[in-house]
Amino acid sequence: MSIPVILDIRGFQIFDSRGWPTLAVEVSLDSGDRALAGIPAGASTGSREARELRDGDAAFSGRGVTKAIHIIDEIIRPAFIGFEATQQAQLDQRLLTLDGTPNKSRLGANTILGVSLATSLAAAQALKEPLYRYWGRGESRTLPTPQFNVINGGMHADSAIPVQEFLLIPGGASSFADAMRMGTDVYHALKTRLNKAGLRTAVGDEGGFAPRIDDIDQIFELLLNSMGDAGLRPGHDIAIGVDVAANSLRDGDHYRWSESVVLSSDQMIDQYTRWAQQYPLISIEDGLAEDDWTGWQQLTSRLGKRCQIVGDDIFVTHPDLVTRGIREQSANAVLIKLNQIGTVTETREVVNIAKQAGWNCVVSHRSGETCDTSLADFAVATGVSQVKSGAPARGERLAKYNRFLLMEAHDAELDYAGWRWYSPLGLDE
Ligand code: 2PG
Ligand code: MG
Repeated sequence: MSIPVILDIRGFQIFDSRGWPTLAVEVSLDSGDRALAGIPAGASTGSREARELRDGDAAFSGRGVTKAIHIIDEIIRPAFIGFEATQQAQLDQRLLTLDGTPNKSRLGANTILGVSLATSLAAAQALKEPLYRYWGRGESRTLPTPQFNVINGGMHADSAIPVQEFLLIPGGASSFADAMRMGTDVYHALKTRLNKAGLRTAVGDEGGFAPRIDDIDQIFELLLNSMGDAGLRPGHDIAIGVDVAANSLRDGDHYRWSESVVLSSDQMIDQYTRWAQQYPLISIEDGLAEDDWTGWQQLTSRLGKRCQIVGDDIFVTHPDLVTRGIREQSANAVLIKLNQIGTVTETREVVNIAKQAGWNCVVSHRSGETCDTSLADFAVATGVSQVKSGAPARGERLAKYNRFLLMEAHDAELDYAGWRWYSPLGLDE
């Protein structure tokens, strides 16, 4: 079979799960194959993320993407007609050269990722391979353990809960399908409990409930009791993670936990230590802000043996920042978001850097999503141990989880990660 080449690239303005415009990119090949990639958008973002290109005019509060579409028409399309679609690394490199800025602000990270992803999708289609096999060259056999975000706070809901995400981690499941059973059982049990307690069951941006609860301990108790209702043993079958998204709490060199409570970095760490002693809390993402590098070191030295310490806004999927984090022992895991860095190739590189240092990787969606499922294939292709795609509810979140279910159903060689990634950190200690 001859190598498929790019015939056309087009951009479209579609809408994300929050009702804001976002970019979709379609790549057509001379083989007749054609694929579309939808680009997500964050709300709680790191300041060093690659720049998305937005119109900045009166329409859609400045969030339109017509400039990005124009760039595809005028700059990108002419540069890639006839390009071999399977040369992903070269394609990504050429995109970086065309952009020429350190943070992708000329072409936009959304534009660049759209072209990078859609080319992969089309090439996999042309080669008649599922995307995860095309990307993974058949090397990875792992389905990641999901982190289900079942309580939404921070910038993702008006619940006034300072912690952005409370996550269920079903490491004791026997398969991805079994993990879905655990996650949905607890999600439904939690809804019943919230109802009974007279708390609201409206959901936030990622499908988790957004009740008005002031007391964090009450949230942990609700989660533990809901696990019990579902017949699960907390800390064995299923455990808890949090994403504090502490950038959004940063106030000078302190953290504004609530209207009346301001905490120092040490006090934040004390609080997490208490939670980890009292509850089956095994993963803490963005417990501190992106500029609090000394705090991160403290947090990791105090809790890193017992908890997974995950850096999101501090590392923004950037090789240099992850490398610094490894050198300074700032964390022991990294959140992986394709649109924080902007190309498939660079994202893979960051996964490799982290894995070589023995760090865990958690592939992640954004709070504003489309029904694009390529992150699920990316997670399997790169053999990362975990994934988060919100609650087990709302179509754009389930699109990813359902994709894992289908990969599992179709491919008997794929094996569920379970607790494999956690035991080295000392689950049984
Ligand atoms: C996060 C993400 C996804 P956002 O902080 O991890 O949950 O949120 O996309 O708003 O950055
Ligand atoms: Mg985060």
